[in-house]
Amino acid sequence: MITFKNYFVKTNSVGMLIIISLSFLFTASCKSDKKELQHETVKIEKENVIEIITENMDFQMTDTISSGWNTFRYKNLSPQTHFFLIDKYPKGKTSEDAENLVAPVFDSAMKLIMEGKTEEGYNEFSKLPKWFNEVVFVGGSGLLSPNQVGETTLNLKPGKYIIECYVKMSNGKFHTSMGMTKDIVVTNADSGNKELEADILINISSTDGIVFNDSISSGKHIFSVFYKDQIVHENFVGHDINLVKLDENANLEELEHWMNWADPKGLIEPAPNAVTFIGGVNDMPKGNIGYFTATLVAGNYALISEVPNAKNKNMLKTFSVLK
Ligand SMILES: [Cu+2]
Repeated sequence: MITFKNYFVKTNSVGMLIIISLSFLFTASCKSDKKELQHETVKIEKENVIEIITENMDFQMTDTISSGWNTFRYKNLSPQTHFFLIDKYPKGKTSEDAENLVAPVFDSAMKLIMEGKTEEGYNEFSKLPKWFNEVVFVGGSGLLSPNQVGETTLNLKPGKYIIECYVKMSNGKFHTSMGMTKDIVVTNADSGNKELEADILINISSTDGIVFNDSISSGKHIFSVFYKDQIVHENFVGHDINLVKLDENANLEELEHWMNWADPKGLIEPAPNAVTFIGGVNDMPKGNIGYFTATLVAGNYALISEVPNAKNKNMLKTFSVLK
């Protein structure tokens, strides 16, 4: 309820802002008129994004969005690292099923894995409901460090979805069990938004890994991520793209291990030192494309997938941005 209330308050203030700007336009140029007003309205619609805010193990966002192309602006205002991933659950399954039937299995499995009982841990997954392997990941953001804002653009078909984050707390409990699941409805009405045009093209596949042209200048870029294929990796998830800013002391080996949730020390708080996650595009099925926007300053970066042995799979690539 608090979540919805917050959203409502925010939506209202945005709405008020639009009304105020429009009325200003109206009075300032009452003669010159409708044309300009229409122009202004179009501009506002074009800039329309779906805001998602995390403050405390939550997704503060609207529950209903239009279909087609949508840009999600994800603000991580919490002290933890998060992402959002959109899941298409089988018909009739909701976030309640995710919380009651899926999350507890992952939590107990992780608990055993952390105690060193790896085999027993993996055996727990046989308790997952049968329909779980019908869940389709249809995209989302990459990982985002605290106080980062990421923009990811996805094309969604109408239907019911669940949005989740399965990063772990320091005790191994998944954020999914802490409130980071939410039902969303994508309506038949199309957003009217156009597909973005990227200036940096990334291809990802199980055969070639991450492929892109790594001569990248500083400034704002739109990255496209094309999923040439998709497979289930050893940790049950598909490959994805995360953009990471590397500080001088960044340890790539540590980062690589951390990216695997099934590792007792993976995808858990605290995140590795000297790296900042600045977005990306989460798992999508073969043939899909998603976009993300990032502003790069001079320095070192990595693109990495959230899979075991990313380096061997060519899914850990570094590049430098010059001034
Ligand atoms: Cu999270």
